[in-house]
Amino acid sequence: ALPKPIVLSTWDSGVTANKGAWSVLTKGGRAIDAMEQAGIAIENEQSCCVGLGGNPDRDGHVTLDACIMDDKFNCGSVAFLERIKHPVSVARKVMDSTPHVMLVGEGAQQFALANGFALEPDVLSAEAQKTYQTWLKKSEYKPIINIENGAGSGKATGTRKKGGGPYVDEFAPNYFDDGTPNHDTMGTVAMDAAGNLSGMCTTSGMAFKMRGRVGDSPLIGPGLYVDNEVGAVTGSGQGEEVIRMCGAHTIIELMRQGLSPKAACKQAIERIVKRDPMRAKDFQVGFIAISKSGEIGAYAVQKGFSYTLTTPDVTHVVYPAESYF
Ligand code: SD4
Repeated sequence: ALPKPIVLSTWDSGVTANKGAWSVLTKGGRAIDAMEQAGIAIENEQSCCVGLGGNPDRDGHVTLDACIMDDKFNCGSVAFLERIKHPVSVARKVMDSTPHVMLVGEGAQQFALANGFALEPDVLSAEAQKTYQTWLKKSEYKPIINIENGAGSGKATGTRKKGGGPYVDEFAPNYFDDGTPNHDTMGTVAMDAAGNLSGMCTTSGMAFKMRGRVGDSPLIGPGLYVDNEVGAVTGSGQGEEVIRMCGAHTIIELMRQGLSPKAACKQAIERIVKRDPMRAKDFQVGFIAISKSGEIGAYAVQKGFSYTLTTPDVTHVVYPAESYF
């Protein structure tokens, strides 16, 4: 088992999320509070796939999905949320102060505004504007596998230092040449010093999706699941494929039956591929999991998935994660 606390995030941009989480965990804070900070940290960074800088839907609007879950099955979620900077915090607010689990669209925005969140301008980031203009020429919806990997420079970033707290010690393929990070959906799970588990997931969803489309990321069950007796699981990739197999919850149940986090992630991925192995060549799904005993695991459909692990000893970017193809 790994030494506690443990934070595990999707992709190498998980370095940012883990840093956010670590600021809470290192002070003996709760995993649930660390998860909100992980979400905030990544939503603050301009990227293709998380927060207001993300790629828009096919009508040109950025719509955000996020959810969060603690060690007592408390959970909150927002989907199809527009013009709010921190969907993860709105999800937390839904969890903490409403009788509901999920708010969507206009109602979610109304709730956010009533709770002091600011209404941000309805504009695309310069990068998203460029990508959208190019996309409009063909207007063809086609999921891109590991969207950020193609843009990566392949150069390692960050420096290695001992003594706890996040640092990057491996190949970080997903940073642009100028050093700015490029992200996919951020899913983070953690175990705090007390041994309690929590998780969160935040995304702008698949680029150029139909207006109103919601993926797995804000869904408690497919995109994120935490059972404090068993483990915590989240993932990234083609949401429709994850929803069909109820990805994260399936992995929790496999772990409950005794599978290791990696074996459970692998079996869920195999189930996703088996449905249509030919089609599976064209999409990516990657899962990450922590078990109650402090083991971690990950597995993906395609090569190119990566994840970031932070413990008191090390922040370790693992690339590529093991995969089916
Ligand atoms: C979605 N799961 O909206 C998200 C997208 C994603 O890496 O994870 N991209 O389906």
